Amino acid sequence: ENTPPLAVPEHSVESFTRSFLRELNYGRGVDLDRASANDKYFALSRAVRHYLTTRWLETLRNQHRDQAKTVAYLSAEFLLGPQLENALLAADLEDIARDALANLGEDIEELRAVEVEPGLGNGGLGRLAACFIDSLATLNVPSVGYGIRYEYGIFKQTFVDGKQVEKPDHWLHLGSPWELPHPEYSVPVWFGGHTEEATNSAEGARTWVPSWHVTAKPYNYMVPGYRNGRVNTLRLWSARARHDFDLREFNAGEYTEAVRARTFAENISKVLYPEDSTPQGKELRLQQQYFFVAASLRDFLDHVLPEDYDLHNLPNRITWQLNDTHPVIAVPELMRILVDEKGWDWADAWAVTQKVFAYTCHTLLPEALEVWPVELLGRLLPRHLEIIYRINEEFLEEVREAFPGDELRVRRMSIIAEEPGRAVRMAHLATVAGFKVNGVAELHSELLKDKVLNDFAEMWPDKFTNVTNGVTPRRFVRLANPGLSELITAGIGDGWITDLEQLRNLEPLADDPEFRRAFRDIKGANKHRLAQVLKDRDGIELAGDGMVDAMVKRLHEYKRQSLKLLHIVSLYEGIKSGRIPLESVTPRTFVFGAKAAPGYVRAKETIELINAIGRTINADASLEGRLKVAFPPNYNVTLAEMLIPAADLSEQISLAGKEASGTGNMKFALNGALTIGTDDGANVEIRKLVGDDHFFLFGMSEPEASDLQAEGYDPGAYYESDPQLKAALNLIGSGHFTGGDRDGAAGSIFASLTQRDRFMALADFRSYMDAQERVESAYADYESWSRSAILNIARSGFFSSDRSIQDYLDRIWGAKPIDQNH
Ligand code: DL6
Repeated sequence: ENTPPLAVPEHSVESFTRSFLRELNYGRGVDLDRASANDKYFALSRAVRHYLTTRWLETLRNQHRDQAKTVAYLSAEFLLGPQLENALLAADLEDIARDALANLGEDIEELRAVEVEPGLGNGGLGRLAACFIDSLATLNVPSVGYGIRYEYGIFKQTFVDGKQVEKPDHWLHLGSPWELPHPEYSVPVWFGGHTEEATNSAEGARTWVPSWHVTAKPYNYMVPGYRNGRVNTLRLWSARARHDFDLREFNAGEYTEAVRARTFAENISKVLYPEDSTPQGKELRLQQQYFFVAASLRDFLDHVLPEDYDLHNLPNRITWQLNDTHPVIAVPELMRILVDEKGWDWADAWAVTQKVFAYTCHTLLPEALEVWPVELLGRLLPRHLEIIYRINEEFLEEVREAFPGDELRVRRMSIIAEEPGRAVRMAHLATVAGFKVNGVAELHSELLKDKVLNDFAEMWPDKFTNVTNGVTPRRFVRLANPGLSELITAGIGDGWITDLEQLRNLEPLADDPEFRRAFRDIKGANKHRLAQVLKDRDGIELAGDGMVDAMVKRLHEYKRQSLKLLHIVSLYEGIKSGRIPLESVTPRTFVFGAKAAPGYVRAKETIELINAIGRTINADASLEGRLKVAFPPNYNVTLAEMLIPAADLSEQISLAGKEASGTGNMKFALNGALTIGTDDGANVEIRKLVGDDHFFLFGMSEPEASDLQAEGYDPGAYYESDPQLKAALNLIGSGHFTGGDRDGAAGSIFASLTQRDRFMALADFRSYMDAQERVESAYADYESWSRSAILNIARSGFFSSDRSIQDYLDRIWGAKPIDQNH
């Protein structure tokens, strides 16, 4: 307490220049003349870090002093995106750093390009976690993010002959200036072994005798709030072998064996599972999950709480927010600590445990709900399995009491599934243990209650709530779209950056022709910026000054990239057959961005088909460049920040009832793209807010889709009855785009759509085509289109992650923001 941290360095070009040069000389051991781009990027990042570090230390001191209620966001993924730009923004150093470097003859943009973004997430779920920690810091909420420091993030996607080929993403190969290792706070994490009679006398206790362990080493990352003096912490764990080598084996000449054991342990944090919405029932994945939650619980209990803390007060001190089921093994872990280690009776421990966890569900696909085979869980974590059994036993008693005689219900609700093999249903465990369960958009939360977790909602209606997702306006408007940000600020002031509902004040400006012209100029400049980047990066050409129509998201059948292809092919077929006059077609670039899980064959075939169709269309001179398909590989946060601000049209075309929320849909609307979409996920809320006149709705509603499925859906009937649909599908099936090959991707997708079509693309085709016609005629009046675009921006303030976090505070956490400067 007697040694306050150093003062924040002065906000001036001179002071920043000194910091930069000092870091270059002392931190990197080079002078400016000999420095590599990486040296300069490091020195720049470290110089920026200086400005935030004092705030960080203050935040930590206050946290320690106040012992305020804390939110711990437990997430297997944090898809952070580039760090430097965000730190420059938060520290209010953008101009100072640019000028300081320019004075030294350096271009800050070139140095920014050196950064490799930490791709520690798959898609929406991981990016949401990153937006949430940004908002937690900006809203002054005492909080910490806990996750895994994967050595390899989401794979780097390349295309070879149009096929996806994955390359490892060794994002750390040049080091990262943003992380601070703290080996002294390492904790052991144990696995395997067996259980024995307890050494303490607590009711329900056993002793776990594990057989192996790894060391979890924490790396801290700063999470700066937006210019509010708070810098929170993200703590990511890295797995290390306990000793460098097992010396006994090493001495006996068993060098390879000793190294193998080390590699085995370190594999735990080696690589992010490149899955999205399909679970991976792999042992290593369960190891990862237990590894990070065990370390995080230990860290909080041993290092954040004071030594003599009475854990009965834990619910006043923390909420562990479980980001999907990935961290749910934390529940039996806390029970184990309280009962076996602290010697509490089971009932006391359960009473506290039930008050500290809350669970967010992010899916509606039954196949995406994680289950762990009992055999695997019991082998890896035998004590945890026993604890889960007992939780289940008591829970099922409760169910029997509430619904006497309803054994079918008991079977449905059990945490343990009996078929096809005995397995632990992690979503059930989370729902039983969590004091709140939330979905991520209104429709999703309703469907959770009515369908996926219906039995639980009937038993505990008050447990269920909704928090609609949001995105951080700092990254996805202010940083990604500087032109638009300036225009907004010139119109309504800069309060929107932390209070996004203020965008409402833009509404009258939508009727101001000057403002609309300025908006269009910015959109045009953003398109040029995108065109330049795609040309330099991938040699891709866009369609002149035409519409940018974007579908960027993970490749999954339920998201229906195939429906988008049917639209493109139908348009192409119409032009080629003379049905559609070329001059009547709006010049348009269809931009795709999508990674497919490496083992998801249909998704990879769809990528191949997009590329094949793109090749054919892009090379067809008779189209006079009016239609283009652009599929830049390796869509990531960096590319998203470039692409979203340039888009006119946002494709959100999942089958209703399948996309939990979506967050890309929000980013596009906030950047003035109009949505063509189904009534699914957060699209429903976007449409309600922006108004039907400024949104292109199509397709079946969720109840219509479920009814059709229940009646027995026959895609063949749609194929036979709609000549344009048939022509488009036949063109694909004929091998027209695949060099005559009808057997590979084209044949497979043709067959799957015409025979099964699990996500009913054919049923929604006609309605989608009609909506696309409405898009064409609306775009023809670009003046009125830009009015709609501005209204989309003005009415989308609700989709700030600041609002989501406020909803979590009000509906779930009960934590209070604490002003850093109090
Ligand atoms: O909540 C974030 C994001 C939603 O916006 C998407 O709609 C949803 O698909 C995604 N869910 C997953 C599911 N993974 N699991 N389980 O990534 O979450």
